[in-house]
Amino acid sequence: MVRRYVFGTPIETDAVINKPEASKGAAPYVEKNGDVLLYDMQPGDIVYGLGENVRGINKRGWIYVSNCSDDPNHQEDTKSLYGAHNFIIVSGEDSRPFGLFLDTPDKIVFDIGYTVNSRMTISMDSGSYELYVIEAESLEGIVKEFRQMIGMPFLPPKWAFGFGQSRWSYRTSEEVREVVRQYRSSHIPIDSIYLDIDYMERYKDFTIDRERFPDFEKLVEELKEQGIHLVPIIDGGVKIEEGYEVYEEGVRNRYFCKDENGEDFVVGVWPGRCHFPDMLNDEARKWFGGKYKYLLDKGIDGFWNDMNEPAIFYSERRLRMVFDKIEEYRTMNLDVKTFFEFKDLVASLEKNPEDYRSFYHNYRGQSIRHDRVHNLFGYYMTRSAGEAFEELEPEKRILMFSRSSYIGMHRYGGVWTGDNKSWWSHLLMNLKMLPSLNMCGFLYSGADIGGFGSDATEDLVLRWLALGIFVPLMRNHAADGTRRQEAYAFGNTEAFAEIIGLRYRLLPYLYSEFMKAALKNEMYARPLGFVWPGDSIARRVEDQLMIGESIMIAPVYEQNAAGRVVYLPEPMKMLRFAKGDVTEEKVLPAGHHFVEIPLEEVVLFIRRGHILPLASGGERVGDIDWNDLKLYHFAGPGALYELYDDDGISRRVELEKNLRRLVL
Ligand code: MIG
Repeated sequence: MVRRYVFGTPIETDAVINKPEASKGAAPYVEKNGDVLLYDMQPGDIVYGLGENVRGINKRGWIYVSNCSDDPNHQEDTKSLYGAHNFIIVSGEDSRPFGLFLDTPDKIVFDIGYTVNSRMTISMDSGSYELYVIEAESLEGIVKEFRQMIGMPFLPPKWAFGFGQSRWSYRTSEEVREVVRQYRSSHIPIDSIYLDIDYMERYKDFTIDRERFPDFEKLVEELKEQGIHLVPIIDGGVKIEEGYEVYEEGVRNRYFCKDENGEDFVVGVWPGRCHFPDMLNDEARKWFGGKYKYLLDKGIDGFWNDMNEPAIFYSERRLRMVFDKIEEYRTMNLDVKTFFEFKDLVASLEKNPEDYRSFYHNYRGQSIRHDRVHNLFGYYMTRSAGEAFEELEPEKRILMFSRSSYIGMHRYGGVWTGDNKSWWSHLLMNLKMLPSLNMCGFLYSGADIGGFGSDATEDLVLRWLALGIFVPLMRNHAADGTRRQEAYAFGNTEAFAEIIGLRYRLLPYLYSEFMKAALKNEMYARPLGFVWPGDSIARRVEDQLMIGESIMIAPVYEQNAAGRVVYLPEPMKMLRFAKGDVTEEKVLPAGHHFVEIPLEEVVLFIRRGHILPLASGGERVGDIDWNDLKLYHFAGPGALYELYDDDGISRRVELEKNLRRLVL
């Protein structure tokens, strides 16, 4: 059951598409104290949710701030990441679970036992918001109710479940061809190559640098013949440049965000001086979305939307202030105080909160200052593309994922979780974020495999891939200036080919589980506590996941480890893969086990009564033979698995029609 409470005059976010009638009176579970909601946590309570955030699957013991932020250096003490996902579930040991969704684009502070260990306080920036209280018998029931309310997730094309290689940047057509050659000649399966900002002319959205990509159209076609999709990046800011169509049209039609005097607001991002398209304005959004046609017409069928928190390097007006101030420092004796002021001055240009209070949107006929709707910008940018795709490509699924997001955006695209590092702790964080994102509707998500910033090592990338093969968005991506981390860039190329190859063997199962979860408002990746809520050990497991109905994963995330401890809530069958094939099948009793997992191997666990169909593989998604599946299982005769499959491209899908019963 869902109850909705309205406080003040909230700004409509369009997160919820099925709204229940507003309830009167006081909301249950939480005590309202001004603009703060209070809840006293019992020692056994677990708090799930909050989508993309640091720390655990259980969010207790930290403070999280919903305020979409570009933070390429995030670590354990970070409070805000790229998305704002204000949904939590409280799971008591004996009590019924409940869910809370706070719908407001404002900044929200979730203090989950940070200030006072046993106390949760949720503070809203303003008194205007909607509170949804969700009750059901089970944790999965709560997710289902919530997801029914916010609508079905975006469906990516089937090829987007293949492996993708990215780097900032592959700078020329030739470099792209070389990457593909390396993959194909090493027989490492791959389906997509990503183009980062350098394919554009001077970082202008919807342009192509013809010096470096003179034959762009031909490249797209040529790669398509090899089963490779080219996926370009689109940025949130539009470059100010005379004669650049997107800029000129935006100015002419007043599609850009304004300053308080009604002038187009100037910010510095990649291309230098830019304007932000007013993604919240219906007309501007339609216009911006229409621009993706430029690339669709060239055969492109996937995109990633970046810098849409939106990230700001500087605003024109602050830049001027800083330069003036620097003049003052020039003649000063810089002592301990003034030196640090001087040093911090330039740093204060980036992402300055004052700048986010200095421009305006025209949202549904009203002028609204950006900070009041900040958390919606990335959502509405991606919505702009999603709505355009529905019109421009009504028959075809187009791959789309975004860096910034808000709940509701999941209907238009997936997310990647922004700039992580080549750190072992970020491998584990990738695992922990996955179920939290699923709860919030983001099924198609993933992190930069191998880590974006810092230099990766061979063992890190291999271990990360061993998790990544189970993650819907499986993409290796790295920052400019870092060590090469393509799957062929290290010594043991065979091991890379085998582990990535396993993804392609698992793909019928993974795709089936993904699509069923999407169509039935369920989760693809679940914490163990969702499946065994009565098992006090399972509830606290932070480094294992259920992937679909049949398998549990327990990846290694520590360097030089020989294996790891795995907890089995019930007997399971362990499957070991070495050299791309099953080399061991063994039933293990419930309890803790130390499982040896060499660097080149992958293990997974089949749940009792369940079946794992396995294909023989392929070097691209199109190669996989869905009719030649071998059934691995921990079940008796008569057990069945319902395999979902479709053409992988049509937008309209029907669950029942596409299910095939595989019986032992
Ligand atoms: O400020 O386009 O998160 O994936 O490679 C950096 C360059 C801008 C940030 C993205 C990252 C991408 C990078 N971008």
